[in-house]
Amino acid sequence: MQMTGAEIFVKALADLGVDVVFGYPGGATIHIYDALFKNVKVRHMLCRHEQGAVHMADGYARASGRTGVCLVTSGPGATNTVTGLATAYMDSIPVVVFSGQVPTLLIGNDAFQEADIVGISRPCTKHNYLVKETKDLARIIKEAFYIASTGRPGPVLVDMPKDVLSGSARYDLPREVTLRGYRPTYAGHQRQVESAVRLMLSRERPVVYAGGGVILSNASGELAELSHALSLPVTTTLMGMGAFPGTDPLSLGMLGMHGTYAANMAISTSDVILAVGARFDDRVTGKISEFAPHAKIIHIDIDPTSIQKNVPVDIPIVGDVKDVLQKMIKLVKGKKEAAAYRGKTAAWRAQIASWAKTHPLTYKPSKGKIKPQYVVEQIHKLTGGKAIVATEVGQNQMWAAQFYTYNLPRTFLSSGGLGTMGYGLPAAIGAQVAMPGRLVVDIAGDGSIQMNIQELATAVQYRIPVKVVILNNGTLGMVRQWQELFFAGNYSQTCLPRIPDFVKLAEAYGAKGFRATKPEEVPGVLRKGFAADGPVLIDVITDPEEMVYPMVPAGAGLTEMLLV
Ligand SMILES: Cc1ncc(C[n+]2csc(CCOP(=O)(O)OP(=O)(O)O)c2C)c(N)n1
Repeated sequence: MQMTGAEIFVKALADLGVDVVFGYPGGATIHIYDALFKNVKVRHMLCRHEQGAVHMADGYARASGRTGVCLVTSGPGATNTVTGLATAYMDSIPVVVFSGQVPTLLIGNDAFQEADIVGISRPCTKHNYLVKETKDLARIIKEAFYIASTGRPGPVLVDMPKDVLSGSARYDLPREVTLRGYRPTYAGHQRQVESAVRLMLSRERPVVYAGGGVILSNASGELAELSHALSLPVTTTLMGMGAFPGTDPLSLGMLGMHGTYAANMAISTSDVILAVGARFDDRVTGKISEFAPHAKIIHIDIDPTSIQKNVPVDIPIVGDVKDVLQKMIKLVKGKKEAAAYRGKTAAWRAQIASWAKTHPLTYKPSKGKIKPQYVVEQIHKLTGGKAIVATEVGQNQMWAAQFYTYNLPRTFLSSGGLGTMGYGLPAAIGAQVAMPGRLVVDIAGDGSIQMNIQELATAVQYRIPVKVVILNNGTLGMVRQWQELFFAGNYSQTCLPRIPDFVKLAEAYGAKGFRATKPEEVPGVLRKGFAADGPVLIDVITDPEEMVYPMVPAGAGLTEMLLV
């Protein structure tokens, strides 16, 4: 049967099981919008900004494990997605962005609303396509979803000229995808896995360093099983929050720049590190030459290019984290050696426990002023640790990582790699769309929330009941913190007066607004806000002087932490 490109697009999405598309229309995609009007299977959510639309698709993907989808028009619509693409790319999130393009004949003519989005997005997508003929559209869509979600996941962009969408062809969605030159390795090499286990069992001070890859490969169960089988202490990256239960006695919390004292000391003293789905980001390693000076390193990653990229590795294992961990579990489970090993490493665990005891995550409560850490603790208490938490970027993000305990994967959504202010609210909306029954909270800064606050309108329109808690310190707190510590307190351009009135702004959008100005008001206001229907914004006036500790200064080694 002949169909228009626009109809092919909608049918292909429906056939691939896409239930929701976050988007914003325009002339180049108007045929698609007409086709969507007549289709009941694919729901379209109208956002207020294309950046918001990509972050929603990204939040949807992180919370659910399914690929997020976004549709935008050509030119400015497409360029507005770049930050969202780069955000998803850095964190390996499966997202497919479809953009409209000017008609094929006008490409290269500086036509109205023409931008070379394929060229612009190349460095921040896993792959991208310009569709040249209507007959290729269905195949390319299938490939785009395949590439986004397999191997190391990532964003894919598909640029669709207007004449391709208005032209017609036979609908032909291929069953299988075969792509020359793209064959991710899933199975870890058995002999490498055996050497890794042998190496681990020969040492006495092991640490598991777990990253977002554990969550992406749905391997949290395996990670817990292996770590319990050998009593391995586990630290996670920001992206790995929830990959290992934060309440587990073997959990050291986060490592790196704002990591726990115990995690950073353990890494620095360890004699073997099992890095699982983590990429040795500079926020984790600190000064590379001082990173884990005594340790042999085993690195499991599905992406071979991320191995040996930042640090030398003793045993590389390319493969899916889940597969490799399963193989390791098989090798150690029930073995006498494993029991002996637990005895051999007992002193090490006692050492770690004493670090955790002498230097826990903490803050100094102050009378009268609301401490942001206290707010996060109260959110944790009130939600029983069961919420999906999205964050913005800055101090709010670090406190959300430090003072809320995550026990399950896909419950902490944060822009780790790119550090995108304005990520949290749209990501929270996307997560709530994917997980309608869950409580979704965006822990925000007053600076970041103002970057995509227009998406409150989207939340109100579709009755998405996200709860935003603004840790309102009246400053760009994280930058101010660096100015305080390293620039003699010259607070250049980091003071944001506490405007707008967020409660009124929430109300203007049709959401509910609440405010707390004193510590004793915090629990009640949070309870009221979380219990209220629909989207809610809770403005908490916090102490602007508060800083995130521990802190490893940029360029310093992990043991050179500044403490509270
Ligand atoms: C889009 C973007 N612009 C600038 C920055 C640099 N930056 C990192 S943290 C930060 C301050 C964030 O302030 P706020 O949202 O109020 O959060 P706080 O640190 O006070 O919790 C800035 C400006 C960024 N990460 N992203």
